[in-house]
Amino acid sequence: MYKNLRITVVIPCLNEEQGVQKVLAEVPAFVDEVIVVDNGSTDRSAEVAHQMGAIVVSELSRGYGRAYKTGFSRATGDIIVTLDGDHSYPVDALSYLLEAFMHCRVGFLSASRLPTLTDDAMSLKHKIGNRVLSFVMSILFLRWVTDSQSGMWVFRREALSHMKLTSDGMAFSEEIKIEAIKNKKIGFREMSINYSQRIGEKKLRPWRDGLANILFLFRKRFGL
Ligand SMILES: Nc1nc2c(ncn2[C@@H]2O[C@H](COP(=O)(O)OP(=O)(O)O)[C@@H](O)[C@H]2O)c(=O)[nH]1
Ligand SMILES: [Mg+2]
Repeated sequence: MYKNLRITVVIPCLNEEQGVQKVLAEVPAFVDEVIVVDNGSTDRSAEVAHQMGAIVVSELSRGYGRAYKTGFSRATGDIIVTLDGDHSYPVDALSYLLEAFMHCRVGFLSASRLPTLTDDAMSLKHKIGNRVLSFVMSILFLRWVTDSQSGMWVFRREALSHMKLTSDGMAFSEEIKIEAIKNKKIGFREMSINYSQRIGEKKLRPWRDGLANILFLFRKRFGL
């Protein structure tokens, strides 16, 4: 519990046995429930997550968005916090983000990686890609967003009932922010966090996912 609110952490996980162990070891004691959504990892991710006390949910259909939707449907907390299983997002910033979330009085807070990014945390290609995607989303949805691809969010679970989440892939990250931005009942903010180099192999395919995410933005904006 954090200030009388039940906290659920949801982590999508595809072959992250080293990263997920480190992430779970650092989850603060006030977190009530940790859900790791395993997408058929072929390494020991599921076993490690289970041993570390997480609820392991197995989702057989692949996809980052698919994994999140399944994880959210199992969450029972008042507040959901998300992060990757690769130890790139700061687990130790959870209380800072929850304080900011309550202070801002919004329904959805996104942790932004780009304003304080160090050189070693992200390749130049990814930095450019993330900035282009964030810029296109800002123009299309008339709201300045510094990091449309961030995977660390804090939101009221109840906000999900006001969202229409269609993406099963990497575009889920931008879609959930768009849904929060569009819905005045939810309210959207960003806060800076320190992002670091991931542990293990990247699952993102930069060109393919980047292009798919751009096309998704146009389809979502113009209802195609
Ligand atoms: N469950 C699940 N997790 C995925 C899938 N693809 C990626 N992930 C996880 O989602 C997170 C984000 O992927 P990552 O490669 O770190 O992408 P990036 O952070 O955008 O560069 C990581 O924790 C991955 O293990 C998937 O198809 N299913
Ligand atoms: Mg990652």
